[in-house]
Order: sequence, then structure tokens, then C-alpha cells
Amino acid sequence: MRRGRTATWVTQNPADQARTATRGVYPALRRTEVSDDSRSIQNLARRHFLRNSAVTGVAGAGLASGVVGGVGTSALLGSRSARASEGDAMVAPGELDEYYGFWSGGHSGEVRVLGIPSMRELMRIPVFNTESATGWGITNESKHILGESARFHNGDAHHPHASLTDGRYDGKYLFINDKANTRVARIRLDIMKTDKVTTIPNVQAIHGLRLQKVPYTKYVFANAEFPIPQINDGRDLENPANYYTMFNAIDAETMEVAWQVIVDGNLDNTDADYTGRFVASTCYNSEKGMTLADSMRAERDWVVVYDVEAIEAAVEKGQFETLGDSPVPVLDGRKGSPLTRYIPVPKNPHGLNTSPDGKYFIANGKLSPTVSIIAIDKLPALFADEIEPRDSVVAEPELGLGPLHTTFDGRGFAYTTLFIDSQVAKWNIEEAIRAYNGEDVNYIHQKLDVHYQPGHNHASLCETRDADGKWLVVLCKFSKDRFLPVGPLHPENDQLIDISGDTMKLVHDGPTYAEPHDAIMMRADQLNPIQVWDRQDPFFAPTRAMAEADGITLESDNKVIRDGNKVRVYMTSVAPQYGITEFKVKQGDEVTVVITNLDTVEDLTHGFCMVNHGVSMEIGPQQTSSVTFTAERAGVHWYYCNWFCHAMHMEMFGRMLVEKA
Ligand code: CUK
Ligand code: CUA
Ligand code: CA
Repeated sequence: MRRGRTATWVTQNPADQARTATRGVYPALRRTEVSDDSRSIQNLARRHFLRNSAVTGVAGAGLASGVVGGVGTSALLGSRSARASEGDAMVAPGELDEYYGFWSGGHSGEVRVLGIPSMRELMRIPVFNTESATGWGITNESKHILGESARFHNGDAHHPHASLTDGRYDGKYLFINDKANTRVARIRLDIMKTDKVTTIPNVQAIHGLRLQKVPYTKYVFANAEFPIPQINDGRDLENPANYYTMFNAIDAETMEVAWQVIVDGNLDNTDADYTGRFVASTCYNSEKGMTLADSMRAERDWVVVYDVEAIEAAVEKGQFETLGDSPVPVLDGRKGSPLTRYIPVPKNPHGLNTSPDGKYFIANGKLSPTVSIIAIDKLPALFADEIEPRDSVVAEPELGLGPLHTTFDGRGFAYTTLFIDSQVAKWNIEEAIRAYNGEDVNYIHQKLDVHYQPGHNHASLCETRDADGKWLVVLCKFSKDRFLPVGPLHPENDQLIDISGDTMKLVHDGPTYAEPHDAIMMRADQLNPIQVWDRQDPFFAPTRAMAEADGITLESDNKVIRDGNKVRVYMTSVAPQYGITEFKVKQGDEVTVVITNLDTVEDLTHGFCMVNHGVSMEIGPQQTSSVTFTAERAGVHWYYCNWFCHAMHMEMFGRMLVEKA
């Protein structure tokens, strides 16, 4: 018991060091009375422990292991006892998690599925990356989905969000942005595969991404971050005054861009409201600076609010232009436009979060120790020009240094990450509004050290009406000393915090790779993925169409079809055998191998790997997968199954015989 506690407190020391070290980087920031005061209880406790535990932290380990019976290492004991003391974060072997977590894989370009609260990684879903195991970016099906952007092998995924109906997860889709190559992707949650990828025209670097919550996810809203010349064809290279970026709405069903709105400044994060009418984005570079210094010049930047209904009406009336070859309607939402309003907020704001009661947009100040609370019910008056933009800001509580993102427990509390302080602040929204109106009320209820430099945080179901205040994940950018060292590149540290009680309790450290940025959690009962593919699944419909044109029945035929120098090899697979174990082609032929897995058993996936050809793919139960490559070299080339499927899995092989040209 004691050991777990001690370990936690001892390792908090570097947080102080990190805080001191990073403070110098942000000279514009000042330490506030509020944050010091509100931390005093924590600080006292921590200092008390630190004084005593610098020694006992190490010595205590041995002591504790003696007491408990010398089971395993002291580190293991530490985490076990911490879990035991915090209650139900432990999910026993064979038990299932309560929540799905969907994690961005950051600049790995993928999405990961976790179980919460165990934090076990359940699956990886390749999206913008090329992936060896499933053949994503290698198979014809994935290349068809990636389209023209299949030539890119990198991605930078930040914001995974799941489709909603009436403000609740409907279990259909997950969407995610690619900042690196200006894309938005959709994942089908029934098969947990990417099924659409759209490159957004006329803009560069899709960053903030959120979904329409009400009445349903008709649109995916996506912020393009960097202003560029319009049209970006070599004109205005050295004339930044003519650079603009755009706010984008993508039709969630067709994944085509529905419309784009030109804005002033740049665009960072975004979120939608619970009426379906308003969406808001932060802008950190209202200065339209081309350098870091320029982008920090103003004391206030802004939140830009979009009136979706007004934009739709304008599109309907044809009040738009198109740019270059792109057919997408482009509307002018710059200052003075009836489609937008610009609300000044301090300073280089970052995260933008809608409270689950639908009342507020909260913009996180980053270079200001404050967050700005915008009352959504004042926005109709703002768009009617009955009030000034700043009149919609109903409070601007000081929380600490470097507020980046805020999440909610559905009980009136908000949780804001403080990047520079390496803390999460728990505060009460209504109390913060009362304090802003002059009442003497301490709206900050707790600050918890996290390890270290947190970016996003996300409480279970917080972006829906069902926010349940059970678990909070905090995605820390630095892990420093929290894990065994693995070289100069460190994992990030995604921490799980129990927020079901009055105080936040850290229950798990989760190393993750390549900066996940953001994550969501969904109740397990809100999803129902299938176990075996539907033979009519649209995922491999183009392959089925090709087979039909060749007169092939995928479910039964094992045939080689020659079409000039193109060879199509259609085969089935049943564990542990391919339907064709030998086929002959000529050197230089373009070979397409199409495999239909006839096994119907759950979890019985086959693979196909052609040795020395850079070819491998997954074929799940009842799935059809295909891959095309050139038979460049004469000789014998073995192929084999690379997903362990049967006792005779090693024997699941065949030969491609390539005749000399
Ligand atoms: S961003 Cu990375 S911590 Cu791309 Cu949502 Cu804030
Ligand atoms: Cu089929 Cu291994
Ligand atoms: Ca700025």
C-alpha cells in the first residue's frame, strides 16, 4: 500500500524540474497567485513526502516487498498496490474492459484501439501509414481507398472523433485528420478499417477536426492551419497579406468536401455545439505572422464562430466561388461576413471544447494562464449584432501555466491540462462564472501532477451528452524518467486518472508511441464490431467487380487468367492451404494475386507474403484481399501464409514459377 504511494510521490520531483526548465521558454507567462494558492495543499503534502521519501522511496521498496512476501520486483509491487488502493482500474485476465479507447497514433499515422481502464492495446488501424501486417498501402483495396494520396507513406494524425446522433455516439464511424498531407479519413467501426480518405483541396495542413453532434454527424468539420495564397500556383509568394486559410465541412457519408469558408488569421482546434448551428475554432495567429515572434505579438487572438445554417443557406443561394480545378463551394467568412463572428480571446489559444451540457465553448489560453468561456446561448444575439463579440465571454478563469485542452465530467467540473505546470486543474464552471462576476469563490478544486507536459485530456464520453465522469486520460508529451530508458527517443506517457470521486487519482502510466495528441472513449455497449466479414462488403467491392469481369466466382474458383502481360491469380484459402500452390508467369508480367478466405471461424485470419517482392497482406475470415506486383526476376519464388492459422500454418505455402523472358 505504502510502497505504491511512495513511488508516486518520489517521481513527482522531476515535474518541478521540468516546470522550472520550461518556464524560461515562455517569458510572456507569469506565475499566478491563483495557481500557487490552489496548489498549496498538494504542495505541502508533496514536500512533506519528498523530505521523508528521498531515502525511504528506495529503502521502502525492499521493506514493502518483504512485507508483501517478496513477490516480483518492487516496481511491479508499486503498480499493483497503487491499483489495489484506487479500486477498479485492474481488469483481470479474461475480463473485458468497460470502454473502448480510440487513440490517434500521432505521426505514426495510425489509430489505436485500447481497452479502458486496462489501457491494453487491442488493435492498430492503419490509416495514413503503410503497414506491413495488414498490407495497408500495399493491397489494391487499401490503395483504392487511399486514392491519389497512396503515394504518400507518412501521416500526422491528431484528432479521432466518432460519429454521433443527437449528441450521442452512434457507433458507425470514426474520423481523423492528417496534418502532414491535408487529409481526412473515415474508419468504419463495424470492421475497424479505414474506408475513405479525402484530400482537402485549396488548403494546407488539416489540424483541428470535430463532428457535427446534432441532429447527427452530417458534417466533419476540419480546420486547415496554414494560410496560403489563393490560388496557390506561384502567385503572391512573397505577399503574406494575400494568404488565407479555410474552415472545411466534409459530408460524413460521401466524404466529399461540402464547402469551405475563408477566414482571417490561421486555424487551430475546433468543436461543434449541441444545437447544430454553431461551430467554433481557435486562431493563434491572428497576426498572420510568418515567424514565431510575429505570431505572439498580439495580446489577444480570437475564436472564430461559424453559423452553419447561414453557410448552408448561402451555398443554396449560390453565394460562393470555386478555386482553380476544385468544384468545392468557397465562401468568404472573413471579418465582416455574416457567416462568422470573431471573438477576441487571450493569447495564442489552443484547444476548443464544448461542455457536454451544450452551454459553453471553452478556448484554452496557452500563452495566457486563462481559459475563455463563451456562452453558446449568446451567439444568436452576437450574429444578430445585438451584442459585441466580447459580451459572449462569460468568464475567463485563471488556471495555471499553459492551458491547452479542457474536458468535462458531466457534473459541472472541467479538467484543463496545464502544459508548463505539468498538471491537470479540476475546476467548476459555474463557480468560475460567479468569480468572474465578482463573487469570492475558489473555483479550482484540485491540481494533480501529471508526467509530464500534458497536451490533450479526455474524460469518458465527454464530447457527448453521456459524459459520465469516470475516467480521464491525460496525454503527456514527455515521459522522461517514468519508464525504462529506450534511447534518446522517449515514448509519450498517456496517464489514466480515476475521476469518479471528489479527487482525481492517477491509476496508470501508459507508454505510447509518436505523440497521440488526442483520444476518445466510448462505452463498450455503444459498439458492435463484426467477427467475420460479410461476403458483400463494399471494402473489396472493386476486387469483386474485377473478378466478375474475368468470369470468376471468388468463393469457389482457383484460376489463373492471362490478359496480355497482366496475370490475375484467383485463389481461395482454407486453413492450412491455398487453393493454388503453384502458378507460372513470365518475367516482367504484372501479377495480381486475389485470395478469398473461405474460413468462417472467428479469428481465423490468413496472410499472403510473396518472398522478396515487398508484398504481404491480411485475409480475414470471409474476406477477399488482392495485391499487384511485377514478376521482375525469373526463377522460383515461394509465397507463404504469414498469419498463424493452423497447426500446419508453416506448411501453408506455394510457388510462383517465373519463366525467363
Ligand atoms: S493538438 Cu496536439 S496537444 Cu493537434 Cu489537438 Cu493540442
Ligand atoms: Cu494460413 Cu497461416
Ligand atoms: Ca497570436
